[in-house]
Amino acid sequence: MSVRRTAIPLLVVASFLLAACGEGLAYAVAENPPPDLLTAPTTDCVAPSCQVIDVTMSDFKIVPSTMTTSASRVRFRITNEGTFTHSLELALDRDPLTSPNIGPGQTGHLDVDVRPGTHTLTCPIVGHAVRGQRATLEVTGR
Ligand SMILES: [Cu+2]
Repeated sequence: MSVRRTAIPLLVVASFLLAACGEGLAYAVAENPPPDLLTAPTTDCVAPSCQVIDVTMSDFKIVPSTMTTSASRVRFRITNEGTFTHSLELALDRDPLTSPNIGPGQTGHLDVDVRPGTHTLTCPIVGHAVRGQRATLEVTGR
């Protein structure tokens, strides 16, 4: 059998597979990277300048979905109740601030300096935010 004759059926199969997945291409993969080694914070987070916000991550949600603070510094205390590895990323200006990768059952932290405004929180692991793993942080004026 010539190469040309086997290549055509393969192309047909490949295009059927692509068509079947076409609608959900953005949903194709939810990655599950290995968790990082987590360490406890070495500084205190004391009100009113710093506020601890407890966040629960699951497959694929961030709870609460809206958080509010008037502090200038926030410590997210992030518990992963899902079965995938999760992480928390705050989109602040151009540089996103990202927690370590937190494995199922683990708790990690993310400390951020914030300014007034509405900021987006997502899980930066590929395929998670697109499945709904996002939240909002409202920082009120002081
Ligand atoms: Cu995630």
